[in-house]
Amino acid sequence: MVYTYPVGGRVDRPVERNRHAGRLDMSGRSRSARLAVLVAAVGLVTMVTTGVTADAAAGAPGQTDRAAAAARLNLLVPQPVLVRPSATAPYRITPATAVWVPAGSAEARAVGEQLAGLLRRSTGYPLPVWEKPAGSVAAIGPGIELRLAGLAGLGDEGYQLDAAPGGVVIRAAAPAGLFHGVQTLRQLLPPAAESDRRQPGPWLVPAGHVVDHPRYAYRGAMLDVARHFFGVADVEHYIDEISLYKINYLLHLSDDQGWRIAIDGWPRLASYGGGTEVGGGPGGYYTQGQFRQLVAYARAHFVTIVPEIDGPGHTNAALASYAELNCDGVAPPRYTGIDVGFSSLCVSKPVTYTFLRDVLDQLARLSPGPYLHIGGDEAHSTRAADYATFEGRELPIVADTGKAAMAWHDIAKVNPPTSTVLEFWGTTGSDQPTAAAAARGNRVVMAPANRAYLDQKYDPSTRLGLNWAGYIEERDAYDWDPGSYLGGVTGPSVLGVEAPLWSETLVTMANIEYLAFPRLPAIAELGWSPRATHDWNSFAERLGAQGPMWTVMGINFHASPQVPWAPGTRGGTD
Ligand code: NGO
Repeated sequence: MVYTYPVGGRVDRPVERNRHAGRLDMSGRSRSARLAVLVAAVGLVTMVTTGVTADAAAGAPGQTDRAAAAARLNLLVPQPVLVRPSATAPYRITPATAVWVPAGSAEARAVGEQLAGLLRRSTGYPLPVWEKPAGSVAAIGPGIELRLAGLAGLGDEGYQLDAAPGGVVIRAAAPAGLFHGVQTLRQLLPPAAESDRRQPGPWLVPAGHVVDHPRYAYRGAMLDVARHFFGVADVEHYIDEISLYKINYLLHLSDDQGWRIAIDGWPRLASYGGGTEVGGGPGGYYTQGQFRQLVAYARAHFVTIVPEIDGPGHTNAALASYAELNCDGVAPPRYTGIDVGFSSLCVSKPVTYTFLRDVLDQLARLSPGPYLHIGGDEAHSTRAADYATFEGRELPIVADTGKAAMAWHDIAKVNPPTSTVLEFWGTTGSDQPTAAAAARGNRVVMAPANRAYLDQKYDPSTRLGLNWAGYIEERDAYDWDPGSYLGGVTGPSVLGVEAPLWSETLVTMANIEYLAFPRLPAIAELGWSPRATHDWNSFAERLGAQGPMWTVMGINFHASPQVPWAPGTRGGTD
């Protein structure tokens, strides 16, 4: 099987992280020299598809490697819709493997570049990214092919993955599906593929067929950068980690302890309100340029940033920054403790709504996603009538920006328009106002605090985290159904799930990881996998198989005693 491609077709540029010295870098070559290299590459690829060169070059994989590869097909998290192993030999990534992407889609190409960049580090192979011209057809490979193709019923996020001795093909209707398929492919490879240093291999992808699409459209991993500030690099790192599990929404941007985004016209919000955090540390904030960088990084990982500006409560940082936002005209001191429910914007003052409009307009312009999160929780210092007035004025401001509002389910009691998405964070299976809102047509994201809150301790010995909602070990995080947890909120009323990570006790990336892993993948699976696949024993075994990969990736995770961790797993510390 031989492909054709345009002469002078684009070849990927070296990526920063690539340490491979002898890679196929075609920049700076003449057109004929490029052609010669491409022809040579086709020769190699052809030999690979006949299965000769690679094994001869690198030593044939043994039975153990093949058996381990075959096993990996049944150890995926989240569990795909359909997995069908094939009896044929695995596909082997070799020095001749190329990543093929469809011509004309920059997004699909970027997904291919990400995959190649990741695998170059561990394999040391050149892994060029080549565009396949529209119209060329082939059943499988050669190499790893990302193909944009309509697939009935899989939606934009779904994909189909086929691996055979000749290659791997991931098909999807949209680049998001290709990205998710690539995340699956990463788990099909040996854990060492995630290493940032060259490893011996062999790099086997088990032969088989995977068909996959999400149960829910919304699979969130809220990160609180307000209680403790986390800079762009940390948030990007977290995006890397959550997107591996097909999470697609993120972010909480303001709270009593810190305002984390620069707003034109209101400079003290960030410069003063952002200047501290829980415990009195220096805090910090994102410039709008940095926020754009985060949005773009998230987008490249098919994660949508949903900025949350909480109100009318959880606003001490704003109130401390501008005296006029307070009813008595006096700015309170900044706050570095962890109490909640003591602050309120001044509902009766017009300036409050000028402020909100300025903030929400700017955030709407900075955030391409469909939602603005406006908090609305724990407004214990706002009288009920004032709360209703406040939300009655804020919700139309959100609508004016062209976005849909998202808010904690506390807002259900003021009958928000049906476009408002409610985020349920209660700890029981009944909440009358939320059920009534669902009956009217509001959709709900399920984040019950006693199941989905990543900031709760695993058990009494966990140093990090809070425990007001109880202890949440792995099985507690996994063993519930977002589709039936809350009375009156079932079927299409459920938009998805979220795993909030509040940061009162979190200072470092290692702290974040310790509470997020392994519970985040549990919530991710609830959001992605069909309900029919729900099974604790199966999940625990598949999760245990992630351990060696997290160890290679350097993730500081909690090695839950409930999980049979695979050999090669080294848990972290809190
Ligand atoms: C609550 C509160 C947050 C806290 C969190 C701690 C909601 C929606 N409001 O959840 O401000 O950080 O608990 O677990």
